[in-house]
Amino acid sequence: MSLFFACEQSKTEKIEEVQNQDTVSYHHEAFYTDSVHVDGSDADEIWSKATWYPMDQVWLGSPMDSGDFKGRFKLAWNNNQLFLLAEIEDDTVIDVHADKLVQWWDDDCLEIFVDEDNSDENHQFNHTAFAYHVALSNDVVDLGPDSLPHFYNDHVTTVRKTSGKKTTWECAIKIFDKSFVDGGKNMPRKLSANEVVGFMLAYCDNDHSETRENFIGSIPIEGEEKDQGWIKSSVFGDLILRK
Ligand SMILES: [Ca+2]
Ligand SMILES: [Ca+2]
Ligand SMILES: [Ca+2]
Ligand SMILES: [Ca+2]
Repeated sequence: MSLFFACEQSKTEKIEEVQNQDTVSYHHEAFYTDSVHVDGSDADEIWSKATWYPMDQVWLGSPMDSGDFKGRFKLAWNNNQLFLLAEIEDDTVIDVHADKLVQWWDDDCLEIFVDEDNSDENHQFNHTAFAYHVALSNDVVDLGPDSLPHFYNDHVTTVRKTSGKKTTWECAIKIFDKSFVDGGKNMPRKLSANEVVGFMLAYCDNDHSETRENFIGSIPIEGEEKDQGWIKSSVFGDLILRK
């Protein structure tokens, strides 16, 4: 999510540029577990077995100094949800904008990108995919079809534990398809083994500024413009659900 709202013309040009770029594919695996206790602790058995994946792609901002940010995560699933354990080391954990629906991407937050059918579409103002911004307050924000931000707190259950510079986020993510209607009655869909879900993870790092200083993701994105995930799901990686 970026500061494109100020200029309609540049926003349109940006979207077209993003849509025309080639993309890469990148694979993660999640292994089955009956359940995860979402409490911010990694004590669940699945977390001792799951693979760490790095968040090491600096999509926005200057090259980062040692100590500014380090991030990694693990994934698991059951028939009802994806589970995420993210471990972030950030020198300053800060919430600059008190209003949760104003520049929510410019506060320290985790950004979870999910496309349930890996359909590689423009999802900016629709629900063919989601870009869940998980704030330090655990509020979950994405754009709706009305082009406005909405809370999707019931999609992502999350517990954050911060101790000094280290933050652990444990999340359970329900999976909704494009039939999701804001304000309507919606049922998350079931997951099954061997399906491929579009997924990537990122962190918006603000330490002392009006806007975030860096945006760091888990997937390499080709081309000059790296901030594409909030617009198009074709840059997401492939997440394979293993049993
Ligand atoms: Ca746990
Ligand atoms: Ca930082
Ligand atoms: Ca989709
Ligand atoms: Ca920070």
